[in-house]
Amino acid sequence: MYDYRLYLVTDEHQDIELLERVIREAIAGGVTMVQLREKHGDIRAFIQRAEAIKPMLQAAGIPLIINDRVDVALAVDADGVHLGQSDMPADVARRLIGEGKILGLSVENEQQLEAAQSLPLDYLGLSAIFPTPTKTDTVYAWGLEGLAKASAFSQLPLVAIGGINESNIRAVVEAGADGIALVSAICHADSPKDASQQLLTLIGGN
Ligand code: TZP
Ligand code: MG
Repeated sequence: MYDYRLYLVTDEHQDIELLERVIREAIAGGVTMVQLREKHGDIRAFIQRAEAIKPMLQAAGIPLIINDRVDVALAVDADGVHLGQSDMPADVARRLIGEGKILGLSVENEQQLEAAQSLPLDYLGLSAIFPTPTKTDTVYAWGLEGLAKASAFSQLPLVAIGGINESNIRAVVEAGADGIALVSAICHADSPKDASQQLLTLIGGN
């Protein structure tokens, strides 16, 4: 079982220097997993950014997950891939990356949550818990009640994402999330290190 507790998702709008700083500080603050998220389709930049942060993560023993793109994950030998509903099907992705890698899938409603249970996945991203300005095309907000129901139902670990910050993270943990994924609460903090530390304390990790 992987450690999903404090799962940093990077901000595609931050340049590579800032990305490196955020990752360095987040590692010092105790993040347990990192997803590199790029949405603009520039595969060279995606690979370059992955290669820039991989050594730091590897040295700290923190898995690097690539958003959407199996080819990028293979190119940089990342630790895993996070798929959306319109990315490569999970069984195909699993075949390509192998059993030893981490595979996650975003689920945006109850039907997708149910269908995902029989797929070769390690975890599910429950998207979105709350509406968030970081991703404006989310179709549904699970809310705390939806998360609690999903957690009671799911055999797979659930990583909660969307609108989570210091003020509501405790409630999200108590509703049954196995992990908390955040973009702005860490990437946009004055000190990503202090923010990560504080969030981890609120989660109750150590
Ligand atoms: N998927 C669902 S919501 C979201 C993603 C990538 C963005 C979460 O960002 P924030 O700033 O933590 O609300
Ligand atoms: Mg995606």
